[in-house]
Amino acid sequence: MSRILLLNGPNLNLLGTRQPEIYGADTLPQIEARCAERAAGLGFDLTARQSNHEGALVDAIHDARSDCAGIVLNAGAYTHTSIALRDAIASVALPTVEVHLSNIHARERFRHRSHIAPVAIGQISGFGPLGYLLALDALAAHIEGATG
Ligand code: CA2
Repeated sequence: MSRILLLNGPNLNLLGTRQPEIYGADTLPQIEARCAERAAGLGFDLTARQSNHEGALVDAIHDARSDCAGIVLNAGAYTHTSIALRDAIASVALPTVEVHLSNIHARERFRHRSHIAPVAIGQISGFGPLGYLLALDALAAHIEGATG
C-alpha cells in the first residue's frame, strides 16, 4: 500500500492544551489517529511525525523519499520563515499539501506569506482539524491522477 507522511512542525505538539479558540480542542495524537483512519479509507498507510526543530523536519521530508507518495505538511511558524523547508519540499518532488488550522490570511500580516505555498500542490487554511482530512482527500486524488 502507498504511504503518506503527515508532518507537523513547531508547537503543534501542544494542540489541545492552550489557545483552543484559535487552534481547536483536539490534541495532535487525536488528529493523527483520525488522519490514519481517513488515509486507510483512501487506501494509504500513514506515517505521522512532529518536530519542533527545523533540521529534523528537513530530515523527515528527505526520509519520505524512500517510502511515501506524498506529504501533508503543517510547518507551523516555519511556514513563514523557512527557505530550508521550502527547498526540502522542492528537492524531494513529492506532492505536498500545506495545511493550517487557522486562516493564516485573516491573521497578522507576517502570517500571510508562506514559503511552502509555491512548492505545494495546494493550501488548506482555516478549517481546524478538518483541514488535515481535506488535505488527505486532495492528496489522494492528486496521487491517483484525478486532479491536475
Ligand atoms: O494555523 C496553523 O496551523 C499554524 O500553522 C499554527 C502555527 C502558526 O505559527 C502558523 O502561523 C499557523 C502555530 C502553532 C502553535 O500551536 C499551538 C498549539 C497549542 C497552543 C499554542 C500554540
